[in-house]
Amino acid sequence: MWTSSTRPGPKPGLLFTSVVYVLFVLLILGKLRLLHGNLQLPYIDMGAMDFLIAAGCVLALSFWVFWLPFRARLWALALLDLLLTALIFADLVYFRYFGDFLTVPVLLQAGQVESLGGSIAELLRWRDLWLFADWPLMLTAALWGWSRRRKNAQVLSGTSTYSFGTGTPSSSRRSVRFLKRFAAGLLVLVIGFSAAFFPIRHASQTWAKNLLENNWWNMSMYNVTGLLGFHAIDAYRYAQIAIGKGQSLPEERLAEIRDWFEQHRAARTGPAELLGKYEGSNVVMVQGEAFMNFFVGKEINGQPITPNLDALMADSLYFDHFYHQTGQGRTSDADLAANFSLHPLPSGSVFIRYADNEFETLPSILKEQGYTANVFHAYDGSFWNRNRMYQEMGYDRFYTEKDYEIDEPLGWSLGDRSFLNQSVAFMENTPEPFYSFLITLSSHHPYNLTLSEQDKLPVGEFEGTTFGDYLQSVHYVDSALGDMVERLKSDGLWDNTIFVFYGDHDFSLDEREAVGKLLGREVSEFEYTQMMGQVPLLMHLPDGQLAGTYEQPGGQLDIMPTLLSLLGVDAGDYALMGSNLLNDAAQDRLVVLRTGAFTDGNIYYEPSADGVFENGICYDLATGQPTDVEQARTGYDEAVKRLAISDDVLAKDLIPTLELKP
Ligand code: GP9
Ligand code: MN
Repeated sequence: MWTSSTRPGPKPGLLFTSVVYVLFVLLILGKLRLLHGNLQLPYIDMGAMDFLIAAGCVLALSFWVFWLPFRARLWALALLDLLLTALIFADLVYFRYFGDFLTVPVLLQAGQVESLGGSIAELLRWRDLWLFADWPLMLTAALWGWSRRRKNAQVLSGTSTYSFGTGTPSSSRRSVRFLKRFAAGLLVLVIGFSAAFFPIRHASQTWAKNLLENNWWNMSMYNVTGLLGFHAIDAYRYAQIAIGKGQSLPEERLAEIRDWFEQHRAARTGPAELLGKYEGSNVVMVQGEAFMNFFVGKEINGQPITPNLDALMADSLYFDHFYHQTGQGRTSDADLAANFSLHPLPSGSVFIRYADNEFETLPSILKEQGYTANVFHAYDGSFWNRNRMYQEMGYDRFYTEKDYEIDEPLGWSLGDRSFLNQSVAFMENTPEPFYSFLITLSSHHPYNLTLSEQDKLPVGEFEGTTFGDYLQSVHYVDSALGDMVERLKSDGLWDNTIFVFYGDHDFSLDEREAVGKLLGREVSEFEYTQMMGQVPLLMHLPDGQLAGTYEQPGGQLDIMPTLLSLLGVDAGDYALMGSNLLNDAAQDRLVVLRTGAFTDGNIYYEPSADGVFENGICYDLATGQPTDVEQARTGYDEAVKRLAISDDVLAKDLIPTLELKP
């Protein structure tokens, strides 16, 4: 007969586990909500769908605990709670500093985390303790479960006063119990996976198209996937790229790539008489947001739109058939083109996808020459993964919005006038020679800046339209650039500085009619395509030499070889895809765009959407009319070759392998 002192307690089974499990899921959801509240991300809410996805992720991560024996089950839950809490906490602290989440590459190359260094203590808040408030509870549950089970085990094995009579439970009862546990775990996995996967897939097919490839900011990924989904996708992406890199190229392909770089050595080096002509000069390079070429040197209602650039042109090199070569990585692609001389990817941004490659960049090469290299952008440092990328690129310092006094709020951030002015102030205290790369922001879409009366441009019929706003914004940027040049002159830096300005990409507007009105003539569709493709490039040399308008085509990839050679570093020795812009006009002027479009200065080839060469259009640049497509055949083959080489260099991390130095 049973007595209360000898009877084993009710066997703690599935029901008990389920209760603790639900508690565990709720606790993790609560912590994710707590983290979200701390991030204070404008426009990003944590709604019902986000909770569903988060719960799905927790389930998919922890379903296997049901397959464990009871004692291990509670311990596993406690351990999972511990690990997930640690992850959430680490993300929270990292976010407070970098405005970003931890990723696999960041964790593997701890430099960025290390740079938190002494400031970690300042990133902690007392309220963060809430994240750990459940640990005693989970630990108690695990300990209690352990002791319960031990008691039962003792009873069952006869070390207690109770004897089971017929012995241990029959093996069939054990298998039924195991099957139940197995089914429960499987069910949790299916529910969890469905709750997370289907909403994310739906988003990536609708409002967050190509989520995996086009991700420009980890926060935008987080907005769709939540924190756990973000980490899962980040790990998947890392593995995918690592596997791709691990599969080495056949020797013949590698030889083909090396040959291409060897054959183009002279095109990169440029004219011998200019090699090293400006050795030791500073370089100040400004990349202008959405700054196109069609309005440069033009007037509206009798007023010049870009009076400062117009004035600067008098003693600068102005390239007026200069193409941006960007893809989906927009601003980051222009940065890549100018500072790495590589083509962007067919999808996504190199800054996000290949940040842990080994590169030779304009800042890293100049640093080897004794330069100080700094980069300036008054915005969130995590955008386009810049915090990480700029460290990899070898910059000494990245000045982000945190380094600026926001004394002229405008558009997305600090107005360019103050941004450029404060940046020059930083440069005045930088050891020479220096390379400074600056990225402006005021002329970013949607262009509707609240400008002071003196900064306004009377845009007449375009008043109140987006096109009018755009003209206003670039006029303001021009004026900010003018002030910057004045300051560089008055502080004595100008005469020892190569000053470069170029636009990053087009303005993402379809405004053919308005552009026609501005120019006072009809603009053909082809001409408009050209305008959308072209940005200005201005280069002022310290002695004002070589000034003039250069009509031969060029592109952003050509900036780096040109600058390196002027500074006395033979660009031929590096795996750069661009050419020297100062080559004589007949030599290798092929400018290849990511779409597969290209120009050699005589023709412009526009590929067709189906990718069939013959279906593309070849324009004669002299007439602007379509001509025999066969004229584009050789250029097309070379364009395709170049894009494939650049893609391989990135996907297989080839820069350290190529070794072009004699
Ligand atoms: C923000 C800026 C965004 O840092 O780079 O520009 P975008 O890439 O959208 O043109
Ligand atoms: Mn941009």
